[in-house]
Parts: sequence; structure tokens; C-alpha cells
Amino acid sequence: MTDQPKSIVILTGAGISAESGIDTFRDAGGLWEKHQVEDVATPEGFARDPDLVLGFYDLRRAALGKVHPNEAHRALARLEREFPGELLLVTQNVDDLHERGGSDRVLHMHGELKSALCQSCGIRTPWDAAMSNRPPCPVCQAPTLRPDVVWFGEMPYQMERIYAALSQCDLFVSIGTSGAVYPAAGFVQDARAARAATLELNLEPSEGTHHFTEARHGPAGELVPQWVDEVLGG
Ligand code: BJW
Repeated sequence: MTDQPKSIVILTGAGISAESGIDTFRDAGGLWEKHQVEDVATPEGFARDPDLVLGFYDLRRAALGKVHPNEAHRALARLEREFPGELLLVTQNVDDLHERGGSDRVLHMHGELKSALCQSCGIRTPWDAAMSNRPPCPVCQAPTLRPDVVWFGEMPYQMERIYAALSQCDLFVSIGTSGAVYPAAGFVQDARAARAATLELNLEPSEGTHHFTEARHGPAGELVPQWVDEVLGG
């Protein structure tokens, strides 16, 4: 690993929030064992059965009130405060635990549970309430709000900014993600094309673990604070 990185891109996935009590997607007992992905995480599933999809996200949004950030979220917030170089924190997670852990600059490439997207006027607006009761859009009043999350077949947010950061970073770190979903799963190769060092911090080897120059396996709540200590010099 680069001893003193100047520009770091961090990608987080569901594993970083697992120790906070939020289910991952693909682990045993994860969300995709309880729900069909094509029913709840595709535009086609939403068109077929909006009540099912709105209810699925209403439950997950409400559950955020019962969970708290863990040591891994807090360590990344400390890194944001104390690292003197460039840092981009990209999360695939739709929860708000990075923000509640103290990170001020988080790029949610797969959207956010606490945001609504109006299918009529296209506005994205902070949203903390249910949607299955079809509330009106605060801007155009149409009852056409959907969760502001990125489903399969949709374009993730801010890809230009992410690719620009990957092309200039000297360290890419992937935390708590299975490497099963693109384009995020390809970031390690994008970073390597830019000659960056690449580090995986995950409970177990991810699907793309062989692409990383270094991989450490264990719970994020232990690995991430240790790594942040190393970067900041103890
Ligand atoms: C711990 C831990 C602990 C546990 N400590 N670790 C064929 C080939 C290639 C690509 C495609 C293809 N067919 C279709 C595609 C594209 C498709 C795709 O990737 N499909 C795959 C199934 C193959 N992708 C898309 O459609 C995306 N859009 C797109 O590609 O647009 C075109 C484009 C073109 C060019 C450039 C850019 C774009 C959109 C993907 C949207 C994904 N949406 C979801 C739902 C979001 C809303 C919601 O939350 O409900 O995003 S799916 C779900 O998976 C969610 C997650 O963000 C995402 C990734 O999951 P994640 O975070 O990795 O979780 P898990 O559960 O998989 O893994 C958890 C990991 O943590 C595990 O490894 C554990 O071991 C570990 N862990 N506890 C540390 N304590």
C-alpha cells in the first residue's frame, strides 16, 4: 500500500452498516433472501406493484430510526476531518449512517432512503415520511413520489465525478461490499488503470478480491479504525 497517499477514494457498501444492525443484501439472511430483487429493486417491479415497493422502502426508512453509526463510520468521519489530502467518500448505501457518524461530504451513488424523487417534475427532495400513502410532491403536488434510490438498469448518481476522482487517486479503498454490482464493482480496475494502490477491507474475500493489491478480512468495525489510524499516523 502507498505509505503516504495524497488522494484517496473510498467506496463503502452494506457491510459497513452490518454491525449497526442493517441487513446486507447478499449475505445469509440478507435482503435478497427475503425479497425478490426484480420485484423491489427494478423500475419494472415498481411499475408492476408500486404498493409492494413503496412499502418495502417505507419499512427500511422507518428502521433507520432504530440504528446508530458504528466505529467504522466514525473512523471515516475522523479521516475526513484530519486527512490533509484529497478524499472522496462514495457509498452505495442508501442509509444515513455516514452522515450521522460525522461525515459531511458523502456521495450516495445509489441514492438515499431519506430522499424522494418525483416522477412528474423530477425534483429530488429530502423525505423522512412514508410514501405508500401517495403524498403529494411538495413542488408540483402530483402524488407521484418514488424512493430516490437507484434500481437495476438505472444510472447511478454522479458517475462523472467518481470516475474523475478515480483517475487521479493514488489509493482506492473498498469497504464492506461484495463486488457483485456494477459499475461500483469495476472501480478497483479503474483505480488500477490510474496506477493507484488498491485495498479491500471486507468480512471475507469479495468477488473481485483478486483485483486488489492488498486485502484485509474481518469486521469493518475493527479493520476501518485500524486502517484510519495507519493513514493518520496513529
Ligand atoms: C462485512 C460485514 C462486516 C458483511 N464488516 N464487511 C452483467 C454484467 C455486468 C453488469 C451488468 C450485467 N447485467 C446488468 C448489469 C448492470 C447492473 C449489475 O451490476 N448487475 C449485476 C447483478 C451483475 N447494474 C446496474 O444496473 C446499475 N446501473 C448501471 O449499470 O447503469 C449503466 C451504467 C453504465 C456505465 C456506467 C455507469 C452505469 C445500477 C445498480 C443499482 C444497484 N441498486 C441496489 C439497490 C439500491 C437501493 C436499495 O438499497 O434498495 O444497490 S442493489 C444492492 O446492491 C444495493 C447495493 O448498493 C448494491 C451492492 O451491494 P453491497 O453493498 O455490495 O452489499 P452485499 O450484500 O452484496 O455485500 C455486503 C458485503 O459486506 C459482503 O461481501 C459481506 O461479506 C460484507 N460484510 N458484514 C465488513 N461486519
